[in-house]
Amino acid sequence: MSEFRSKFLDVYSLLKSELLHDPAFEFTDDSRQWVERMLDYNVPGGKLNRGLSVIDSYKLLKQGEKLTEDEVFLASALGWCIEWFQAYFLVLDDIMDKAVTRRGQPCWFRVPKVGMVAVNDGIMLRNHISRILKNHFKEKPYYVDLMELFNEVEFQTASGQMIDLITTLEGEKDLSKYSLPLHHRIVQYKTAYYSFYLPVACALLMAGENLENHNDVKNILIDMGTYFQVQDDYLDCFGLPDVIGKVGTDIEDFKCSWLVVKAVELSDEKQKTLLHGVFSEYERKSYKKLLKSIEVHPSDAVQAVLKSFLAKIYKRQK
Ligand code: GPP
Ligand code: MG
Ligand code: MG
Ligand code: MG
Repeated sequence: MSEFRSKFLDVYSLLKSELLHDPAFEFTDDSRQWVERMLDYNVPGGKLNRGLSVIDSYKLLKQGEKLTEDEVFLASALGWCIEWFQAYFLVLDDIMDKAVTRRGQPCWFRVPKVGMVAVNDGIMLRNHISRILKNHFKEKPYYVDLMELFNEVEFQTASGQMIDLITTLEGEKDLSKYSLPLHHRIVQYKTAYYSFYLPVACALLMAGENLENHNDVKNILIDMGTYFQVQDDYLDCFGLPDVIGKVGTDIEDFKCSWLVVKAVELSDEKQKTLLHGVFSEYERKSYKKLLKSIEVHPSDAVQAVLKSFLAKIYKRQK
């Protein structure tokens, strides 16, 4: 568990309070209460891996130097921007996927009186990120790079979500359209950029690095994110709802999920037991391949960042 967890949680309260007193909007009691309830319901309740990994990665990049209070705060604020990003995506994704539960509670749009207000709440969550960045990073030399990073990753994620959704329209009619390269494209865009590349890219920017010099790091993180989404697909069917906090809907939704892709590939032998064995094999091979590609990276600090990511997800149950 991250040594920064409790500090990280304190930063949430501070950021929330700033947003609830944003001078650009005249809050009424009702509107302030709505935003507060919406944030508490959707932002902090996950595993917080993405957010915490910004601070953990930044520390590893600093190679053991003790971080100042200010550095911990800024890295936490960036971590929360990613958690806000995730909340924004999930609120909208659950509507699109007709999902029922998320993080052990009903999806936000299923809460009484929320309904399609959740669409606007999603837009609010996205706007909060820009406001947090403006409040805390406007004077930093890497401010423009940060904004551009979030914009680029948002575009990649929305594009991945688009192929996920339009592929499903075709797949409903003909499952044989589903293939591994198609699946790979979907998950790379809809999950890997924002879940894996974004936290490390934030830490690199804070450390004064130019992202253009770190394409190798990006590629490894994208591969890791792909593996992570294959796990998500697997857990959608075989994970325990109490453990993963959601009830899978991929099969009902005809999603181009890794399981279906593999079942199609292996044609008639499509029993769960067989798929289970295929997944274990995939898990083992991915781990070995990722480790090998990390170990050729010239920087020990970067290797440490990437290995700590891999350790967090290998054989995860949720
Ligand atoms: C997760 O896929 C994908 C996202 C959260 C990206 C959503 C992007 C938008 C632009 C809304 P998933 O549906 O497999 O996730 P889960 O299983 O958690 O519902
Ligand atoms: Mg989805
Ligand atoms: Mg979903
Ligand atoms: Mg899923």
